[in-house]
Amino acid sequence: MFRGCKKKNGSRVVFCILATNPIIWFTMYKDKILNLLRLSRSGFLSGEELAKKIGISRTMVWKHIKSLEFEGFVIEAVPSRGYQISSEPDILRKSDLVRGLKTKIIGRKIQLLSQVVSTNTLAMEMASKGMPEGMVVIAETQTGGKGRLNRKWISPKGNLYLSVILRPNIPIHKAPLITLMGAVAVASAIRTVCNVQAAIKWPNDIHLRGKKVSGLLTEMSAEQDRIRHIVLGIGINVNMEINVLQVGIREIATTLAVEAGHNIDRTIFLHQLFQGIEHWYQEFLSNAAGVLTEWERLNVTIGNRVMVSSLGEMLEGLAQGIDSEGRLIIKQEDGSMRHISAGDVTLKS
Ligand code: BT5
Repeated sequence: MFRGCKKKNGSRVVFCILATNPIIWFTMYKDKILNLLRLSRSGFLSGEELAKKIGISRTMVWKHIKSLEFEGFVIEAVPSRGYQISSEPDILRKSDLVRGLKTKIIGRKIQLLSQVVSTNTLAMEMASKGMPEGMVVIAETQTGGKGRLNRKWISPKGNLYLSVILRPNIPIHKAPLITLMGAVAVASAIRTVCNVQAAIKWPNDIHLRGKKVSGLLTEMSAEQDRIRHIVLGIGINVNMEINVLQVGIREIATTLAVEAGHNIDRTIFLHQLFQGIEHWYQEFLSNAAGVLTEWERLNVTIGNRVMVSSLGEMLEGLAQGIDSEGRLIIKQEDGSMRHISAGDVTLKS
């Protein structure tokens, strides 16, 4: 579907791709029309102007306008003035994600789907087929979103569900730190974009005012002592109606929109999150201690009395810290210390 060609441009070699697929051309023109209309949000753009600027016929402009309306854009068409966008749907568009992306690795390759069983499952499959580090699988909804221990992650429209492929050259026992690194990136992005005090609850929850707004699920493929790949899965409740969640979960969950008091632009959020993941991942690879320090600054677990359900065992004590492998250190009533690698924490004070 693509033909590659190389042409000299002074000393620079420019690689150009000629798309021969009509669907790609259609999408490209549609994106161009959308951008032009967005830029002239204050005024109208006539079909003639659009046609001239892009180099297509007015009939094709009209077809692209209809296609945008089909996507959910509300476009006003006034005779002798032209078209104007009145409102945009809350959908993710690949062209918007690609534009404005400031990262070098994370999100440079994106697979955006309207629905998938689980972004983690798909990303694990893609990683095993050789997809590169930094590739992100994103879906508008998941039919089988996964939590830990076979639990479900409810995944209605309006939120974010994404999985990032990573190939860190680290010992296997350090892999759990990827979850902590991801949690730092998510909490930081929420704080920056939504201006609310997101906090990390060990090991994989992000909380706002004590309610869960995000969960992380890290999966790994390894052989002997080498990591093949890790998939960092992130679910964030963004703009959904909280009542979509079933009774029993909705009381302990919240969304960014509820906490910020307004809907959140998911594209802007993703750009910030990708930058955060890239920053903290690089930091982690060069000096994991820096990530742990930031994790401690953002967490709500350490210093509290906690109950931990871990691998069928119930533990109680004071959460004293995390060790260099990301395990939670608990001081029990009898003074003994336990390092816990997996579990569910309930804060008691
Ligand atoms: C997690 O598990 O919190 C990890 C969630 C990871 C989801 C992402 S979405 C993208 C990627 N693809 C996947 O398939 N998964 C990842 P855990 O700590 O086990 O928490 C699961 C529990 O959270 C459930 O048993 C519910 O109690 C609760 N829960 C489910 N859906 C929720 C939601 N949308 N918001 C808040 N809590 C929810």
